[in-house]
Amino acid sequence: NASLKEILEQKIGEMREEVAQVRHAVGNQVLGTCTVDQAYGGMRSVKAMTYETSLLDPNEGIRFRGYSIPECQKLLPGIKQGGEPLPESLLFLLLTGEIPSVQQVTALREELSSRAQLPDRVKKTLNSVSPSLHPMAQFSIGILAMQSDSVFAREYARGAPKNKWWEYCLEDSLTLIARLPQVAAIVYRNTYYQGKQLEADLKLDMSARLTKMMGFQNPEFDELMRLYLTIHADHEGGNVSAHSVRLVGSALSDPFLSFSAGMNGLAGPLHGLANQNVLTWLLQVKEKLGGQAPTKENLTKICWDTLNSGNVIPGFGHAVLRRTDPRYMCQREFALKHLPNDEIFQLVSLLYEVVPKVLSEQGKVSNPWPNVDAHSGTLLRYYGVKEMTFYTVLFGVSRALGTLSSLVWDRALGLPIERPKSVTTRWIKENLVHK
Ligand code: FAM
Repeated sequence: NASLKEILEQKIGEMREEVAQVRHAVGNQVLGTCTVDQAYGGMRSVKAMTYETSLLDPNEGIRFRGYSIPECQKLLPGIKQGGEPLPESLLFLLLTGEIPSVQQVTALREELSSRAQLPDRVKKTLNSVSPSLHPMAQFSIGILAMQSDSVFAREYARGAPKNKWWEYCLEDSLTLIARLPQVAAIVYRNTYYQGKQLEADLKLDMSARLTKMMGFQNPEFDELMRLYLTIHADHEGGNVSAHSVRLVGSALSDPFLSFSAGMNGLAGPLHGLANQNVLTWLLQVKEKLGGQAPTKENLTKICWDTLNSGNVIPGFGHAVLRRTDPRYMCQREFALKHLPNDEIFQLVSLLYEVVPKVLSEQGKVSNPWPNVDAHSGTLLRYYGVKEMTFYTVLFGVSRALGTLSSLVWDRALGLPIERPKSVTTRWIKENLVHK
């Protein structure tokens, strides 16, 4: 039951050695190549970075420090025996690579609770922002408003030695993770409930604290939030939010500046904002059905209408995955257990049989299967969070667990500033197009 910091100190020493040995053994081997098409095509599948906290297999889906989502659901301590894993348990795993004991999770929860109170000046900043601003922009502003608390920035300015930077990055990361539920809840209450704020016992786990400050008193919703905050936490290093945190942090911008950058990327419709767009689309589908029961036939027609109007079908496809997202499947299992008769869930279930067929028939999509966003809004809506424009903020609270754990490791391993080489089309023509 060693403390988080003791385990990290030991693991970091071991990992620094391991990386040195790997670089000594294969440092000059080619990891991957990049064709001209890939340079123009978003570097799809180009292997050009390391990232320790998770790895995404195109067929198997995500593994957090080697553990699949079902394994995490089995092994990570929950609030009760057999319950959903606590996001705090996953945070311990992402940081240390070890499955925590109940005692270690309790200690981490107490550590986060001691850091959870939001300074008044941050609340003032959030309350000064117009509620008409998108919740993701408000969320990013709230994160930046905490930057004056950065221990990393303060100690770096004082000339802290490089081998201590990870400790200050951990300090800021734990403080930021501890405070994010309240930042999210303040944004929620300011945007949809005329700013009427609610308090919650800071000793509660982050999921229960978040739902209560949003205004919900439902233990089943707390369990959904634990699952939700666990499965959205990390998705290896190349997705826009994780890569932004890594890239900005590589300039030694502190965790507040880096995570705010990541959230600005998560706010994109092709990335985290898809979870908002999925429910908007589902309600449009429901409207188009005009009271008719959904069938494979009428849903197929609606999907083609969406595609033919030049829009993507949100919640489907993925840059790496080539199978149904296991983050979709675990949400489906939760829904089958708790809300099997929910109308929107039944629509999502039927679309699972329709959309992949339509996308495959259209022929240009690399992965026609559903991703995490295809299901998440359905569950939030069932428990009363009907405001779709807020959903990506919840995605952001979760993504902090993976991206900030990884940022601590970037500093621990002394990763330098990221600076790939770009070329111009003119350069390609002069150097690659053979006369
Ligand atoms: N509906 C319609 N068209 C799609 C599509 C979808 N769900 N997914 C991909 N395509 C199109 C894509 O727009 C591209 O068309 P153009 O050549 O005309 O530009 C073509 O298929 C090839 O794209 P791809 O190689 O299959 O996908 P990418 O690797 O370029 O992009 C995604 C991956 C996720 C951005 C893409 O599948 C998409 O736009 N999905 C819908 C939005 C969404 O659900 N995003 C959330 C992804 C999720 F993992 C997350 O980050 N939270």
